Amino acid sequence: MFFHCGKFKLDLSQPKVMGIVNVTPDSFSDGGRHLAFEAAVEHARRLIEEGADILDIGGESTRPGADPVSEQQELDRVLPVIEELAGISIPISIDTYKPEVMRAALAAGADMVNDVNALQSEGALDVVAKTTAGICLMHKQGAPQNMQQQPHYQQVSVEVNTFLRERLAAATAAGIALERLIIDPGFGFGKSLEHNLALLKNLHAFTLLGVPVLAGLSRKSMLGTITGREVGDRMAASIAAALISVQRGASVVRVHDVRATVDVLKVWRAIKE
Ligand code: 7PJ
Repeated sequence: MFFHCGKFKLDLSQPKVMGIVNVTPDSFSDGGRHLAFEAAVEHARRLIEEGADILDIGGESTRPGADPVSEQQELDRVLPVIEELAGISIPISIDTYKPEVMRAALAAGADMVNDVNALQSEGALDVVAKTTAGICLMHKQGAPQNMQQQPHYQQVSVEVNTFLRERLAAATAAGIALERLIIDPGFGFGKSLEHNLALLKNLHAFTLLGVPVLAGLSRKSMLGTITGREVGDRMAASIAAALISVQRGASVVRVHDVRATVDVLKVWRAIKE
């Protein structure tokens, strides 16, 4: 199966590693914007060296409890990084749910849109339909500000599956070819530990929707709950989760620890039938 992603056609007969690049100046003291730019570009180049197949660049944290940032702030963060990296040998994904950020990022050289809102924002379908960008449609329940307060499902896998099927239908109806689409159950986005585990166990069911599956579990709080480890100490748990995802049919894993994930997948491939 090939994933059409802007200038690229990714061969998903081998699982791919998407490396996370955050451009969020919050963690830097005064004058943070330039520092965040430098740090993000340096980090991106390191992830490419480590074997990343895609870079996912985001300027707004969608972690539980995170505050939204304005469109202008997000543009100011991500555009210089995309412009600087444009022309690298792997696809650049823009992690955003804002149509104007999608449009500007794709014009600046991004090849893919990773949308935690599954193109439900007003105008988002139109913006991407006019392009050749690859698109990740992710499921979430609620908004990042409150989604972990009381997630509720009758049958989480069935409901997430139905949602993603509907969003795939909306995307294809807007003129987006199936080859450009990938789906993601959205681990941690309005899900309890039990919901997340049920989704991971049943990940294979999502591949039956006919498009590749992306899984993002890296450093997430469910891994903290299982292991008792703080966010900076979840690499082993994250790699285990990435390997399980791939074994259950994921074609792309979204990770912080690219080098270690690449090694683990090499070992898995060595014994794959
Ligand atoms: C995901 C994401 C994910 C996709 C984030 C974090 C939270 N995009 N963006 N899937 N998670 N497609 O990395 O902890 O799971 S932000």
